[in-house]
Amino acid sequence: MRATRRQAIAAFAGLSGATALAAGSAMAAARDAAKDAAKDAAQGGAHGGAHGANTVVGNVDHAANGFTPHQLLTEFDYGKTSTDPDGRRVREWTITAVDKEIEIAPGVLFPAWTYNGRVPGPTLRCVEGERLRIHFINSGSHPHTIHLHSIHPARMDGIGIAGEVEPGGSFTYEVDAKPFGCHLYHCHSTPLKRHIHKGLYGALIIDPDPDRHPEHRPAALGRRHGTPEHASWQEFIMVMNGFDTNFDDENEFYAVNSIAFAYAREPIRVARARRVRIYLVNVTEFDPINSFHLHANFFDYYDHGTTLTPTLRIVDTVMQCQAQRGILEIDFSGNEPGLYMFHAHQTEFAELGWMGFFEVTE
Ligand SMILES: [Cu+2]
Repeated sequence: MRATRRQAIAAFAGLSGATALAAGSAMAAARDAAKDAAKDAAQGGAHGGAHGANTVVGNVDHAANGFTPHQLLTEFDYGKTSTDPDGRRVREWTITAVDKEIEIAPGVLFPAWTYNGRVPGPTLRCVEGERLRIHFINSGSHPHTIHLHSIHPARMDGIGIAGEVEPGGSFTYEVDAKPFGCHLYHCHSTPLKRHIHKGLYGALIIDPDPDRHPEHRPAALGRRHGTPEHASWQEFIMVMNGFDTNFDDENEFYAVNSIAFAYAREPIRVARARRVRIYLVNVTEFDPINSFHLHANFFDYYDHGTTLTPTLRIVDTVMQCQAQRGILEIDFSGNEPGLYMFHAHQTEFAELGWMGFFEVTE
């Protein structure tokens, strides 16, 4: 029997968890613990490192990954737009599934399955009521799909054997952009937990069309990209994820946007006077929930982003099950400039990579 990550850590730490291990697995546990300890020591990590460090040592090769944490945080993919003969706006993207090794913490490589070579995949952004076309090409080694969390016909749902796109194959998903909100897409091939956890997921953001929401027009304008009202916001996309690096169905690393401690090493700079909007999506596999906690300030929250008035007001922590998502709106104008921490309040996740800072400036 293989020791789990938690058992191995406990064994290494000399905690009582070690005694609970069956005698036959004690050697394996010790071996795993030694490996974990070596890994932690190499990283100056959460368990083996010097007191107070609580992060990683060394640098991820972002160039080799082909993306930077800042890009994943701020890049919205608006696709290509055109107009249908009936006058309707069409928005199109091409998404290619490719197998790719990515570095998720200094020196830790993960054999990912990706959409367009990145984890998470591109953040697709559109406007309520548009016609969306997603051209999917499977250049990976396994059958994959794209399953959208939106309202759409069954034949566009990207599920099951019938919906699978074989390696070398392609399929075009065509759906209406509805409902407005903060959504996600992911592969729905089986075994589902493996296909999701390997990295095949991304965010889908449908901005509200202000003309359809006269009763909440100012709020809708503030959410709709391209308007002056929207330009005053500082927006970020954060996909909460984890990585099972030894394939024992437990995560060894956690993050937002894949790279452990990326926004602790390089805090997210925000101007005090401009409000902050975060599109938060949880795709963490193997753990039932994840969460976002902000230090020294509170925020409003819109569950699924499908309303224009907050579903939670003045909170500093929100919890999400897998595939749950929402929008956070933060006002730092009452805070003095400085570093404001945010992290999962499953503190174990925070110590294994899911922690960062906003650097609030004048
Ligand atoms: Cu898949």
